[in-house]
Amino acid sequence: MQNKYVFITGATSGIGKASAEIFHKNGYNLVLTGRRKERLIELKEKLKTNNNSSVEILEFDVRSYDETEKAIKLLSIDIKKNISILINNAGLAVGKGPIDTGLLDDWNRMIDTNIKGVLHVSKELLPFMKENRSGHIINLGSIAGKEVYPGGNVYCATKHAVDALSKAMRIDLLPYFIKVTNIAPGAVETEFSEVRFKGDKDLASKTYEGFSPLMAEDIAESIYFAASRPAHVTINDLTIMPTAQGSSQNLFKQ
Ligand code: NDP
Ligand code: 8X3
Repeated sequence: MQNKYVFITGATSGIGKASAEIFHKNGYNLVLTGRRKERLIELKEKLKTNNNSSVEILEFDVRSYDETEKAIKLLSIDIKKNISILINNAGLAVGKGPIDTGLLDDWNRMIDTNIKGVLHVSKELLPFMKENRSGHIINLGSIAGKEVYPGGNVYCATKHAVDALSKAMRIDLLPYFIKVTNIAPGAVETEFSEVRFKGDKDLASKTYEGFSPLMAEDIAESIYFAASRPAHVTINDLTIMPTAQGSSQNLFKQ
């Protein structure tokens, strides 16, 4: 993809990492971001051996606007001008329980990462897309942004916010020909549940027992599909579920 760059937040794991791999395979240059620098370096090394596309890495926390701004300033103007796709993927759930037992710190982590993170990164990159009068923002929503389920409260609220922001961005950015796609997956087996259950690997693996969950690559392929439509076509929204999952609460386990 010559000089085109894809900027991916949360590329150190799961859906973000799988997206980095598929875009790289298809010749795109990448800007990969996340907090775990050693994983970014490892992924860059792995991808470097495959083809000649460029891979830049930026270590920052999307919760902090200052960190986001400083990190993106490190990119050359030439790269920033050539970012044609932004994948706002960094996100997490922390805890799962009734609202009255929720912890303030968990709520802040989810709200600051899932909502403010999308805003912080988009704010920094939008001026370049506007100038180009083209671009594509792909936000990772969730089935939790379409429905709510017991114990999902604040996580569901943040993903409903992402859903709303995707719709709002699409309208506001119409004059600049910038596409906005909301991706809403059901259960995907990544590090998501390990993070949600605060490192409890047993509880995390139970989430995916008895059915075939989506894999990160399934979502990365859908993201790539949305990103590779012709200029006049926008995929607004994709809800992607494991075949065994009818809704957030309806899982057919065997
Ligand atoms: P993972 O836990 O495997 O990956 C999450 C990524 O987000 C990591 O790369 C992590 O990087 C990054 N991240 C988290 N917090 C921050 C932060 N404060 N600053 C920068 N990066 C951060 O989960 P998934 O791949 O499953 O999740 C990706 C997205 O998909 C999320 O938005 C999630 O809500 C959404 N989603 C996931 C589903 C699932 O079932 N797995 C279903 C529906 C949506 P690092 O820790 O290095 O910073
Ligand atoms: C992750 C999917 O159903 O655990 O967004 O909320 S779910």
